[in-house]
Amino acid sequence: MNINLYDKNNSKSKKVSVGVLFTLLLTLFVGHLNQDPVTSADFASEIAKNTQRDTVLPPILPVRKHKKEKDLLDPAISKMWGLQSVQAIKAWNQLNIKGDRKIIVAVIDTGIDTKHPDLQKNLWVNTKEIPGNGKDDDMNGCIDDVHGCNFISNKGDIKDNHGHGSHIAGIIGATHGNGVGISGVAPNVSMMILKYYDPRAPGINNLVNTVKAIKYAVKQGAHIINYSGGGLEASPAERKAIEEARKKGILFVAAAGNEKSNSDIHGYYPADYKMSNIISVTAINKNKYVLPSSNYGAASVDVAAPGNNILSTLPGGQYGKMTGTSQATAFVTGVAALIMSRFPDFTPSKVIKHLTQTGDFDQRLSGKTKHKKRLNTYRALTILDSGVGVTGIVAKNMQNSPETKFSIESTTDRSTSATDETGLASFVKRMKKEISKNVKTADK
Ligand SMILES: [Ca+2]
Ligand SMILES: [Ca+2]
Repeated sequence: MNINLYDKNNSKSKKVSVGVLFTLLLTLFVGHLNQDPVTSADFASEIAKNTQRDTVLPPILPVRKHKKEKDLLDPAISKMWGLQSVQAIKAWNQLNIKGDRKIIVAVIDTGIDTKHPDLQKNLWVNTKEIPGNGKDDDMNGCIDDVHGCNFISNKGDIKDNHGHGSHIAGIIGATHGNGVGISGVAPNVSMMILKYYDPRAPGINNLVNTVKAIKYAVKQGAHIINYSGGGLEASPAERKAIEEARKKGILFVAAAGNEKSNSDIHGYYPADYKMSNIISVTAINKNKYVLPSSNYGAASVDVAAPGNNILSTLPGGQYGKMTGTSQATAFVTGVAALIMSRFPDFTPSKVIKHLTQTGDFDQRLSGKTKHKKRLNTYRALTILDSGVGVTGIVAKNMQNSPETKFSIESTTDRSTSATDETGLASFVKRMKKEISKNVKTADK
């Protein structure tokens, strides 16, 4: 069994043979599992098959510093084409929605730079844990897990030895208006950092760590799980853990994967488990085309979001660009956090429906995603808002907005107009219901 790791220096795929290492580690590993609340039976089949999860680690591109910057609050924000493209800045400014620290996003990845000036303010805090005393004060299986847990060591050391996790966290929730760097899509949020993978610790079963991380997020009350990794083989234990998350009303945002393949034919997991709380995300470039490296699927991929040359935070207080469905996934997570901050009672499936159906219709996504929609923050928040605040009728916003592609979908796209129109009509009906419910709640 080989796993593919991307060398960040030369971007070539390296094959690392883990067969021998795996055999050596198996004995240790099973012993470790016996002390874990997660039973070894849960993982028996995965261990036998050596199923893996791999965060696709793209090369990091250095960023040149420019002397003249327009936005002094976040000097590099103008270089974040993705933020403009998904209309996040417009949503913050015109709707005054920047999220809420009450919304907890679990970022299952390679860790984070906890001292980064653009990240440190938005870390989740486990108030039941006393920092640095070497004890598991809240008895949740992780020692000193103040901002999250490292599942390689079962301790709170969430240092990012690669950069991927810090990059993803920055896209979701870098601090806005603090005079440095960039801003995340949801600048007010709490990020629970769950480290499942470390390039310096090879041979660790990252699928098992993924499952532990999901279980931790469920137990500790996350609202959203961002998972920018995956693998070609399904795992019953992972599926079960995400099912537990679904029961708790936790949204699971998953990368469609960078295998260049059609996910309708070749599954990529966890994105393709077909569960109502999972949203699968593919990546587009500045010209709104799906990246050649990204997985796609008319039945299996839910939505497209920016994922090419994305500027975000890196360890050591740095910034850099990365490319892939990982980055696109983080954009969707950010918008989901904004929606949940605004409508805390939304179920995951309602958030998914909202994210996918309010996006910008784009024929270039034909055959690539379910609804041929690109993520749009402003529309995701206003199609509801307009109804609540102005007229109580969703349709007004959809027909009158010059940016709307909502109606275009049912008039110009002849080949699918019948089904799209039906879908649109029923969606409008449901949204109207939702709005009247919200109006009633607001009146109380
Ligand atoms: Ca603990
Ligand atoms: Ca900033």
